[in-house]
Parts: sequence; structure tokens; C-alpha cells
Amino acid sequence: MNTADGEPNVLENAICLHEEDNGTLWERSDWRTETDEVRRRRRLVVSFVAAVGNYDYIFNWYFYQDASMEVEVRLTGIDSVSAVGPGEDPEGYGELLAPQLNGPIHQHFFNFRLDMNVDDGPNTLYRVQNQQVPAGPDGLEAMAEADDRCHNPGGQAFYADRTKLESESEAKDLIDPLKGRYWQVVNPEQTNRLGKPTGYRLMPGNNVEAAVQPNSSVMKRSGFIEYHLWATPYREDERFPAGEYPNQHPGGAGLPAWTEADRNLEAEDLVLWYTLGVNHVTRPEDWPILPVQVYSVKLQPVNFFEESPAIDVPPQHAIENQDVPGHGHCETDAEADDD
Ligand SMILES: [Cu+2]
Repeated sequence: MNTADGEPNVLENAICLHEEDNGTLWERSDWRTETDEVRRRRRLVVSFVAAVGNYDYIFNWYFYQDASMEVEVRLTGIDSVSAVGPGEDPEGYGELLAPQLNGPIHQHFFNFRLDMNVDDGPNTLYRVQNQQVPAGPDGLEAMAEADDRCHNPGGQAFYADRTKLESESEAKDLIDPLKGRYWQVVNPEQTNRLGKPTGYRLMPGNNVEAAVQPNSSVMKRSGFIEYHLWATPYREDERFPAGEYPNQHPGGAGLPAWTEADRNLEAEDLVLWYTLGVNHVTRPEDWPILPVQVYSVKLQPVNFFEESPAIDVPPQHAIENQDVPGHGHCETDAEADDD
């Protein structure tokens, strides 16, 4: 960090590391054979907390046994409030949090710079989303390139459409949860045992579009909030999505400036930039201190492994009965009585 004078300010023990139980990892109960198997999920947590103005933002990086990763932000702290007159109701632009206390409605935006480097090589980016198919055998006439996928007599057929995003302008994208949209980064030079390029996909979660106008000061100085996804070829000096000095800048720095060149993204050293927007319509339950609001985005392997990497997680009884001095020896009732 830096001091107010711009001098380096080293924070000791600012990054935390712990492991925690996280419910069920996988489970199967077979009613035919009356057998069941269950494994518990544990995750490695690497975290830090950034106190910025009136908020504390808790950032948790999760690493799971199925080789997926998740970056989560937990928003807490104290709403920025203002006073209103007795009987006044700011409904719309704000909400009453307590008598004569207005909590303005606002948004928070985070951007995560993800230097992908999937399988240690050149990377290519795809957008994947559901594609519905016109119903009936005649439906294929509506499709430019008719193939077997276009036969949909029952009307239920759909498939996962993959579009290669070859340049910076093509990669500027928004979430589309209704279509199940996600983005997949593959290494075109590496394949799994099925001959598919190894990859990881970015799975967006809860998100929102920026509610400000294109020419507003906020949009100019933090132009990265216009899209949820940006992709760039790696450059060592491209570090911050709004540029180096967003607060006093006239606007346009960072991602909007870099991507103006519309650089090639195919078989490149790819960096994904994910914008996570949080809409905050305030409420009395946020006051006097905001209970954490949780948002995240996930990275999951696709064709990266030969099978589920979580298949070898031992059952709980095997973990608990390990022969560790002072642990694992369960006394029977008879032994306990003898004592
Ligand atoms: Cu807020």
C-alpha cells in the first residue's frame, strides 16, 4: 500500500490463509442397492480485507477439490447516509433506514484481472450459450447452415453454441443468464484424452449493468463498467482497468484505451477482466451496520482433466480413523466401563 504522501507502506499479515468445510462435495444414494457414498467439500481460502471509505470489502479466493476456483467479495461496513426532514420519504433515489435517515441507492463495481495462462500456453477465447432451434422439420429453412441439429420436431431441442472471440472488440461482452452464457479459455495446443483442447471456463454469478449514462463522469473515468467481460493480450504495464490514476483523470484510460487497437486474441497470452456489479437498494436491515452481501465469479476446468479430480477424496470415516496419536481410537462402551 502507500501512505498519503505516496511512500511505501508495508502491511504485515495482510493476507490470510485457512481451510474450511463447505458442505457436500459429491454424493450418491442408490435406492436399489441401499448403498450410499458421500464426500465432504473442503476449500482453501486465501483472503484479504480492503477498508475503503465507509465499506469493508472482504475478498476470498476459494480453491476447491474439484479444481474449480472462486473469487468472492463480501460487502460490509456502514451505509453512507444523509438526513431528511421529519416525515420526509426519499423513496426512489433512497430509502429510509431509520427515522430521518436516508440511505441513497447506489452501485458497487469490482474488476478482477485474470491472467489465464491455461495449460501453460497460448490461449483462445470462446463464448458459449444455449441456442434454441426452430420447431419442426421445416425449422431448418430458417437456419443459414442446415445440419442434423436443425431437426426439432418436438420443439425441445437446444444446443450449446460456441463462438470464437477473436479480437478485443468481439470479447467485450455482457452476462446473459437467461441463455446460460459463459466464457471458455482453451489452449489450442494441448488436448485431453478425448482429443479436446484443455480449458477453463469463467462462470458469472449475480451481476448488474451500470445504471449511469454513457457520457457521465463515472462512466468516463471507470469505463470498464460498461462490460462484464473484457479480454486483452497480456501486457506487463496493463494492470488497472481504469488506468493508473482514475480519480483525477478526464476519462477513457485503462481498458477502453487499450482495446481501441482491437488487438488479436487468438492463440495469445490472454488476460480476462471480469467486472462484477452490485446493485444496492438500501433497507433498514442494513443499518447500523451492513451484514455481508456476498457476490462471486467461478473458474471451472473443462476438458482439463481425464475425470472428476474430486473422485479420490477419502470418505469421512477414513479421515477420522487415521492412526494419529491421541486421535482415532474410539472406545467401545465396554472399554469405557472398564476405565
Ligand atoms: Cu452498498
